[in-house]
Order: sequence, then structure tokens, then C-alpha cells
Amino acid sequence: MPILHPIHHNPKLNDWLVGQGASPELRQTVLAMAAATAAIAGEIRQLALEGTAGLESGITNVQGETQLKLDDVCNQLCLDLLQQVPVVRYLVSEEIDHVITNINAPGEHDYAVCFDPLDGSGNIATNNTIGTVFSVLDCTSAKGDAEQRVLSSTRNQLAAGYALYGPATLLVLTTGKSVAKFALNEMTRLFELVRDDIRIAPDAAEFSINMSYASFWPRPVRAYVRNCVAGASGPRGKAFNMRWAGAMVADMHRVFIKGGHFIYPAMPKKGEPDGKLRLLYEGIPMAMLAEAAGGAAMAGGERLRDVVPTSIHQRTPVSLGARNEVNLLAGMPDVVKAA
Ligand code: P6P
Repeated sequence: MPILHPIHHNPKLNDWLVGQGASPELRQTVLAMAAATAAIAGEIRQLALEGTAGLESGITNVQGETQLKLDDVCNQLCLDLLQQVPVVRYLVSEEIDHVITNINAPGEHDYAVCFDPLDGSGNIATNNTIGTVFSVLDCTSAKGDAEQRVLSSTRNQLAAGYALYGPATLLVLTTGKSVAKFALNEMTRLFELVRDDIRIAPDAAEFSINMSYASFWPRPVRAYVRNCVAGASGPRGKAFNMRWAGAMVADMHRVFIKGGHFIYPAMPKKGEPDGKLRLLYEGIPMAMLAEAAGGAAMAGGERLRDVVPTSIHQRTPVSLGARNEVNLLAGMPDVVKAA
């Protein structure tokens, strides 16, 4: 089992957290998650060398998806490191059907960490970018059983972040003030601060959606995308580019760095009435990051962070990124366009 780096072993990340006003308890939680992502980055490269990263683990996870060996390894790394943190009482993983209660937590502070240990697993076999997404919730004042305490605490989000396992291993974080980007030093295996002022421009000329599902989109999404694709001679009066990486973390990182608008809509006609992405460990953390960077985050017609979850693996439609684009889509009338 990997041993959690003591706080002083990640001084540049710890210093940034101190500068953000993070409590010692929050710093220890984020540092544990950072240590997990550094360990995951190593495992991805090791399993690629062994040629086993894309092998199936033989398990069908709670999402009904065939779990890959790497999914299982990454999930276990997160569990092992997070359960060494006294304030982390609850763990919600995309790979596990129930809330895990950390019996080592003494109970003065009760945090929950909700995480997708490996987002974009479909990209593993082709060596395309994958990532880890997480959210830290403060459940200390929440009542009820483990699941009730987690579900009632999504508005007490203390931090959110994602790791990106690409040409470089990056960690993008917020505690609600600014959004910072760290890069993993492959020699020291520690994260170093690269930028701490990431902002999403209010306008965009790039959108991100899986175009192959166009026939399933709700009318407002069809109208919004049609207007973007119409280009300079169309209603938007400008050309748009489209990108779709097959991993939310990769597409959203492009939005944070270059701007843009990421959309995964509800598609009732496709059997996805609430969309595909998960609220607790994809939507809510990305929404905190997007808003901290000056962007916007909507779930259909409502602010994504205002959605009150009723189950830990609940799905949600998402429209994230450039606030003028997100708001334009949210305001599109649900009407059939005149022929
Ligand atoms: P589709 C990865 O499986 C994921 O959950 C997100 O990371 C990604 O944005 C989306 O699904 C891709 O979905 O339907 O285009 O394969």
C-alpha cells in the first residue's frame, strides 16, 4: 500500500493551499488526493509497459460498465490514500455502489471525497488522455446516515480538482477562489505550480459535444449547435470549431486553457433522460472549477451546483464553460424551428 506523503513532502502544493486559506484538514485531504493521482500516473505507465492497462478486470461496475484492470487499480489507490486522512469520513467512488465509511476517522471533521478514479477509460487502449476528477464536501453538520449526509452536503463543497494523464500529468485545483494548474515533476513525483490564474473567457468559438447523437438531442441543443455550425453566414455571425476527446477531463481542460463550451445533454430518446455524466463526481466538481474560473455551469435549465442529488450515482446533463455560451444555450426556447 502506498504511504501518504507527509504534508511537507509536497511544499509547493501545500504553500498554494495555505495561500488560498485552506485549513490544515482540507490541505491534508487535497494532498492525499494529489498523492493518489501521482501514484495513478505511475501505474498508467507501468501497466502500459506490461500491456495490461486495457485488460478487463472481470468486474461489471455499478454503472453497468465493464471495469478495466486500470480502473480497479486507480480506484484502490484513491481509497488507500484517502482512508489515511483522519477527516475523510466518507468516500464515494464511481466504481463502488455504496458510500464507504472510513472507520479510521475520529469524527471531529467529517469530509466526503467523491471521485471518478479514472475518467475516460475508453481512451486507455488507444493511449489517449484520461483523468481523475474529485470533489471535497464538508459533511460535519449534516444529519442522517452516510448517504444522506453526503447527498445533503453538495453545496458545502470545499475543493474540486482533476488530474489529467496526458503528455504531462497535470493537476487543476480550486478551493473556490482561483483555479491553479500544477505539473507533476517526473523526477520528484511531486506537483509544481505552473499557473494560478486560470480564467475561462466569457465568449467562445469552440464547442464540445458528441455530434453522432444529434438525432437524440433536445430541441434547444439542436438549435444551438445548428447555429454554431452555420458559421459566419449564420445567426452567430462567426465560425465555430468542434472538439470531442471522449474524456470529460480532456475536453474540459481545453475549455479551461483555450476557452469553449462543453455539452453533454439529457437524451431521453437515447435512454439517457438525465444525460450520461455523474452529478457528484463529474458535474459538481467541474462546475465549481468552471465558476471559480469565471465560467458557468448549467444542468438543463438550472445552475448545476444547485441541483440537490437524490442518489450518489445520479446522472446529470451538463453545459459548462464560457458563460455567455452556457447562458445562451440555457435560454434557447424549446420550440421547433420554423421551416
Ligand atoms: P460518449 C467517459 O466515458 C465519459 O464518462 C466522459 O468522460 C466523456 O465526456 C463521455 O463519457 C464520452 O461519452 O458517449 O461520447 O462516449
